[in-house]
Amino acid sequence: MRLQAKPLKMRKPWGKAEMFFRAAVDAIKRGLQKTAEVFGAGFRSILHGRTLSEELIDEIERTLVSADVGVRAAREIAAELRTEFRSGRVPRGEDAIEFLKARLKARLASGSREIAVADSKPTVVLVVGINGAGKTTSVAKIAKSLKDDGRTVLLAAADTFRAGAVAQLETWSRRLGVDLVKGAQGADPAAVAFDAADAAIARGVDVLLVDTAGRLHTQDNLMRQLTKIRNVLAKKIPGAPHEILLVLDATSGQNAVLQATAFKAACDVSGIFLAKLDGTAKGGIVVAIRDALDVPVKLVGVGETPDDVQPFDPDRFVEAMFAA
Ligand SMILES: Nc1nc2c(ncn2[C@@H]2O[C@H](COP(=O)(O)OP(=O)(O)OP(=O)(O)O)[C@@H](O)[C@H]2O)c(=O)[nH]1
Ligand SMILES: [Mg+2]
Repeated sequence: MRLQAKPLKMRKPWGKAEMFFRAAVDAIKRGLQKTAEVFGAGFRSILHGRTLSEELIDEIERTLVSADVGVRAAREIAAELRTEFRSGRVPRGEDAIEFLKARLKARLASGSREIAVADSKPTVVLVVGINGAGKTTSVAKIAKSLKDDGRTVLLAAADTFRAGAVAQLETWSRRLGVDLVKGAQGADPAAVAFDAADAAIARGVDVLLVDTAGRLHTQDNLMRQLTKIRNVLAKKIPGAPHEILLVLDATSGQNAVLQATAFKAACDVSGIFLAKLDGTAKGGIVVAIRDALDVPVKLVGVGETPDDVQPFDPDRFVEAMFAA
């Protein structure tokens, strides 16, 4: 249940200047290099200067599947294209590229991508996901963006499970100059969340970011622990957590879709932070996730530094997928 959540209106939304914004666009292009090889370069090589045909549409469908778009979405998009082709509205290969871009943008556009914010502070963001997905790094990225935007942030190191997890977040807290609440290794993470919520209220911070231990979506007891953390936060702060962000590793392919479905069932995920979109990620996974469940991708990670984060923008994203 999400209560009292309304869109967060950033004074300077996730970027300070033209320069930063341009750098972000470049980052996403670099990040989607692999995807662009399949999408942009791939589609151009099969479609450029060609007349569209039924065979080419079959090939487009296969290419969409190989870019992780998902079998269902690929089939639907191909069927729509076939209809347009048969009616004579999409005769050339180039037209098919424009059609694909438009369809992908439309599929990704639905749902609010704003980060929810509480009516009164603090806003609480709970960050969840499987081991190594990129949770802690993503917490650092969000913390930096918020701090750069003039907001006060408190970190909660609620991963008391993995050795070194607290130290990792502590390093970020020092580097970024934001406060941290922690418990001892092996402590109850819900107790850390409890203390952190108290501290966030007492210190009057704008946003409390709660990092959690990695867990497999198949580990029932650990999934229940998440529910406990969520309930503790909800008890202390009305409407908390206002945002439950699931961090997914974009390089994990269709497995990310399974994780998203399971986490959504267990803890009411309100948004996805898609990490590791750089490297060998196949960007089509965004379409498959959108297809499988009604949870928007809100933020994307495109590198390992705290600046490598940006809001997910379907138009820019699809253009980057097709970039040369
Ligand atoms: N290239 C790239 N690497 C990333 C990104 N986000 C995180 N990483 C890297 O992924 C690795 C795991 O990141 P963590 O933030 O520790 O992941 P985690 O989910 O907190 O891991 P656990 O706490 O062990 O479950 C680290 O080496 C990060 O630098 C990203 O957007 N791009
Ligand atoms: Mg971690």
